[in-house]
Amino acid sequence: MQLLTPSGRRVTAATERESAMEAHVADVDMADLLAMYTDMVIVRRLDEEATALQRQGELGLWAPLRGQEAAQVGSARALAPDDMAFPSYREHGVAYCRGVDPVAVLSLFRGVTHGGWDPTEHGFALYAIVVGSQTLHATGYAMGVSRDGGGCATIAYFGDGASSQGDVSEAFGWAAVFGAPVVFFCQNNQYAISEPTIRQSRVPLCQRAAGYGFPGVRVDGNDVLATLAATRWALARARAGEGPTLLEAVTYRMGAHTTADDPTRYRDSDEVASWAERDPLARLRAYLAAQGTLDGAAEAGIAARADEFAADLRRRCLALPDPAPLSMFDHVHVDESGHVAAERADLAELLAAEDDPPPTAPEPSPAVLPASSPRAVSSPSAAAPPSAASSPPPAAPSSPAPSPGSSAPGSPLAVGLVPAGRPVAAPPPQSPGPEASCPR
Ligand SMILES: Cc1ncc(C[n+]2csc(CCOP(=O)(O)OP(=O)(O)O)c2C)c(N)n1
Ligand SMILES: [Mg+2]
Repeated sequence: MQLLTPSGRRVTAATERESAMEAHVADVDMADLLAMYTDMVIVRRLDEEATALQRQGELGLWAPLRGQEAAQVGSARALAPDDMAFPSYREHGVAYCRGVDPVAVLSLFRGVTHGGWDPTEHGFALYAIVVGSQTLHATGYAMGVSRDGGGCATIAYFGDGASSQGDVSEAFGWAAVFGAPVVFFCQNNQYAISEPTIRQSRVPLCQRAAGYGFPGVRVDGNDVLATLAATRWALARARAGEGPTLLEAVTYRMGAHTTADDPTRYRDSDEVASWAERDPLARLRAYLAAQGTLDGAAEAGIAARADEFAADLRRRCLALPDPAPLSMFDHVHVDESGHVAAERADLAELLAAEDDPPPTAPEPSPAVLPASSPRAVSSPSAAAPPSAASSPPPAAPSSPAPSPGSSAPGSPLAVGLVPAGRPVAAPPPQSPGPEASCPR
C-alpha cells in the first residue's frame, strides 16, 4: 500500500483492504504530518550524530537507520501508550517516539550499560541482538496480555534476514494458534548485512503469513502515512481479538549494516541512488510544501531544532559515567542466584587485590613494555573511553569519515585491554549506571 508517492503526491488506496487501512488515518491533519516530519528529521540527525561519535571513537559500534525513518516513525506513532514494542538493534526511531532518552540508546553502544532503559516505563523492550529472538518475546508477552484480559497490543520489529530464523517461524506459529494480539513488523531493508532479500525468500515476505493463517500486508515503508495507516489497522485487529498480522514495510538501509560494515563491497551505487530517489523525508517534505504547510523558514526552524538536539546528545554522551565493574551483576536475575553471587564475589576479590598490589612486584618501565601484547583485565578504568574533558568539543557534527571496518582507538570495544605488565589502577567508587534505577 502507498498513500504518498516518492514525488510527494497523495494517492488513495487501491483495494478494499487498503481502504480499510486508509480509514485509520482519516483524522490525520497537516499538523500531525508536520509533527511526524519533524520526528523524522530529528531521528535522522540522531543517526548522523551517533555515526560521527562512533567514527570519533566515542561509541564502540553503531547500527545506522538512515532510510528507515518513515517505517519507524509511522509504525511507532500508531502505538498507544500501553502497547508494548519489542525492537531489534536498529529501532532508534521507535525508541525516540516511545520517549526513550536517546542518550540511553547511545549508552548501550558506548558499552557503559547492558540495558539502558526501563522497558515497562516506555513500553519498549531492550534491544535484541540475537536476530529474531524478540518475535518470541513479543508473542509470549502478547499471549500474557490476552490471559490478563487484553486491551493492549504488542508489536515486534525485525528484519528481512530475521524472517529466515527459526525463532520467527515459531513466533508466527504460536501467535497464529493462540490468536495472540501481536503485530509482526518486518522492515525489509533489502539486506541482512551483505545478503540480499532475494536470498532469503522467493516470495514477498508478507506472503509467508498465509502459511500460518493470518494476514500479511506489504506497505511502502518509505511512506510514513501508509505505514501509520497499516500499523493502526493491524494494532486494531490485535486489540479486537482478531489475532496477529504480518506487515512487511518495504524500505532500504541507505547506510552500512553497522559502522563495522562496508556496503560498497556488496551493492552498487546505482542501486543506492535509485533508493535515494524514494527517500522517506523528501516525499513528505514535498507533500507538506505543496500543501503550504512547510516553507523555507519552517524547514530552517526544524533543522535548527535538530542541530540543538544533536549537540545536547553529544554533550550528554561524552559525559556518561563508566559503570562500576561490579554493576554488571546487578540485573542478571531479579533475585541473585548462587553462581552469580559467587562470580560477583570473585571479581570483588580480584579488584581488591589489584587495588593492593604486593610490595615486591616492581613496576616495569613503560618504555620497555611490549606494546602489542594486550591482556584482558577486569577493570574498565584501565582503558576507559575518553572523558568529556579530553574529547572533541561538541560543536557542529562532523561528517562520518569513510573508514569502514574497524572501530577507532579508544573505543569502548578496547575496554579491558591494556599492554602487558602495565599496572592497573583500581576503579574509583562510582554510582551505579542509569539502569540501576530500574525497579525491576
Ligand atoms: C541468531 C543470530 N544469528 C546471526 C547474528 C549475526 N547478525 C547480526 S545482524 C544480522 C543480519 C540481520 O539482518 P536483518 O534481519 O535483515 O536486519 P537488519 O540488520 O537489516 O536491520 C546477522 C546475521 C545474530 N546477531 N544473531
Ligand atoms: Mg535487513
